[in-house]
Amino acid sequence: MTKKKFSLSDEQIAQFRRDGYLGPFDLYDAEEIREEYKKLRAEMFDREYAVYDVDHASLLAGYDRHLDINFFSQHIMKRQILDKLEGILGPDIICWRSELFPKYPGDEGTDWHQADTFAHASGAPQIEWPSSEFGGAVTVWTAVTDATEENGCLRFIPGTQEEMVYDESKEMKYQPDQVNKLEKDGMKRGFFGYDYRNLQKDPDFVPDESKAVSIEMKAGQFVIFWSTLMHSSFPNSSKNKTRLGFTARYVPTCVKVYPETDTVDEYGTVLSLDKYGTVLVAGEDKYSHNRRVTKNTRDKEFALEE
Ligand SMILES: O=C(O)CCC(=O)C(=O)O
Repeated sequence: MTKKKFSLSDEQIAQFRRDGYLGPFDLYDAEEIREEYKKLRAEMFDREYAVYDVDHASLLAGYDRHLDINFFSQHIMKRQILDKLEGILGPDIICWRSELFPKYPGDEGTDWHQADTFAHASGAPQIEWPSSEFGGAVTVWTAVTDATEENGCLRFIPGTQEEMVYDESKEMKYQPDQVNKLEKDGMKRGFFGYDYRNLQKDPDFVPDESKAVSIEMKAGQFVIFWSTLMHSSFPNSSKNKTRLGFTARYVPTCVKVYPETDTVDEYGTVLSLDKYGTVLVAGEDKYSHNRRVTKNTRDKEFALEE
């Protein structure tokens, strides 16, 4: 494949295959993202153009805001990201999901988990690769604020992306009142109202935290990782430092997204996919498996950005 301005080097691709992640990389400068964050705080609450009809307090309110908030619509099209993804996923790529992950002071950490089909909360696979081989999505997690060990940065266990220790087809009950109070190893952790340990293939499995790395990031940086990499985040133990992450999830065009369903049923809420579409971010779509949108709900085209 021809190298582009922001392509990964062969060494970086080899490193990604070995460790399951790469970065952080710089994207926005400090002043730019600080100003943007001020605007985003208001835009996140404004659901007039959002594609899902949920209250802003719902856990699903952070889903797919690249389909209505112009900044995120541009963000998922950044060459600094896409040139790198081509080295991993090939030339034809869609963005199928984004999620906002705010962590406010006092919030629990996100528990250790891996996502392959993303059936974990919905019970049904949300993405399906053409063969039953190992799948997952490439996740680009961007720090909208600084993310530190104190306010909840990500943690990875390198090299764990090729073997799923969780069975996402197992049942996991939505019990926000119980599981948000879990204390593990002296740390407040949970999985947005679920106990991810219910999905373990081996009930006695314990992630080897001695191998975990902390991904501290400056606002405006991004990190790339396989969704199948064992990942978690620290609780926000700061007094007043909100941590905000924006995740965009990418797969090649051969992957089926939300196969045979018109709804997403997660976290105690059912969303209609009526206004949903994948976004072709690079190359072409020879498969036409998936609903697709070319503009966001404010009529802004998804166009390549530098
Ligand atoms: O930001 C977090 O705490 C969790 C992020 C995550 O699990 C993801 O981006 O897949």
